[in-house]
Amino acid sequence: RQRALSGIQPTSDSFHLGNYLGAVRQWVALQDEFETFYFIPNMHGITTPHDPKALRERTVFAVAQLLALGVDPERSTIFVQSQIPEHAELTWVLSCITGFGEASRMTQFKDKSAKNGTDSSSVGLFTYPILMAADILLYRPQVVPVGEDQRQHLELTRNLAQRFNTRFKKTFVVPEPYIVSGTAKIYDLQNPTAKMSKSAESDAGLISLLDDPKVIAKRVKSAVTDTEREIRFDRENKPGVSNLLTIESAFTGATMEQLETKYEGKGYGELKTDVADILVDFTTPLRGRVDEYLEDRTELGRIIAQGREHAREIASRTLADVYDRVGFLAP
Ligand code: AQP
Repeated sequence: RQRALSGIQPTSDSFHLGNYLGAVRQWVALQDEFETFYFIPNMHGITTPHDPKALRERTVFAVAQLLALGVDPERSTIFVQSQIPEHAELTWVLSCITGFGEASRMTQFKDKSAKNGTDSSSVGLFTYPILMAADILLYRPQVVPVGEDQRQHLELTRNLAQRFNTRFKKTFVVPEPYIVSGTAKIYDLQNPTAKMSKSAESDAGLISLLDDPKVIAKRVKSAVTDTEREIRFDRENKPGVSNLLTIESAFTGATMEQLETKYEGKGYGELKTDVADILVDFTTPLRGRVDEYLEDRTELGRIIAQGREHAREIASRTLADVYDRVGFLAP
């Protein structure tokens, strides 16, 4: 079977709707067909200033959310990045074949450092995509399910894999991105031309899956639309309405055409009510399921330990090959 691998950062208490529709939903589906590896990149979580206690808790919360959303620990390897030292070790080797200019072109770093200024951005934030390449290449997956925002980082991963394979000897699988076009980018409800992100200036356009359903409904109802009245999918001219339609279509399976017919002659209020109901129905039971997993810390610990053992087995074999090929003495 082919392998799929992906990660989700433990940088807030709750995953948001973009994380779910852009990534985690695909992770669940891929378990049927692929040998799947899903991990919590907590080492990425210290590239910006952070609270250690919150990071530790959020790492466990993230595992509980994955389980509650349908990632099955019997079919998927669920692991925590920092427990596998090979991630940091491979990062060093890969940084030595990454060009400084190449790393400087990563738009996510440019965007994030533009916000805070390069002086207050860490070198870790700068080398983040190289750590991400190591995260992926260690497990030799064929596919990496991610949202659109990760496309450029994945391209760097592919370039580094090819470069290493050519310069030394074929070692890495060159992975393909797996990006589901309809939901690859969910937009901020208040600013529907920007991606939904937990680090947006305001939370008003963010749907956190573990928020109080009342808050979720309220945010949908105050989503920005436009001054027309017609409900149709038109990303360019009607980004807010299109975003709501995307969400409804993702949850119900209805096509855009079917939705446009459904809303013919109806107002934005109706669309918002429907989307709010869908999200309330989805998130209300989720919170309870997450809490159940969190209550049994022994079981969560067991799942994390099991993932760590399996992940390490694979990562250590790849790193041994890499060390051999670059001319390091056996560890
Ligand atoms: N808005 C989005 N639409 C679709 N997919 C998205 N992803 C993130 N935002 C959207 C996808 O979710 C996965 C996990 O991403 P991450 O670990 O980068 O999560 P995050 O840090 O919580 O993402 P944010 O909110 O975008 O954080 P910022 O902006 O602070 O870095 C990935 O597959 C990602 O593509």
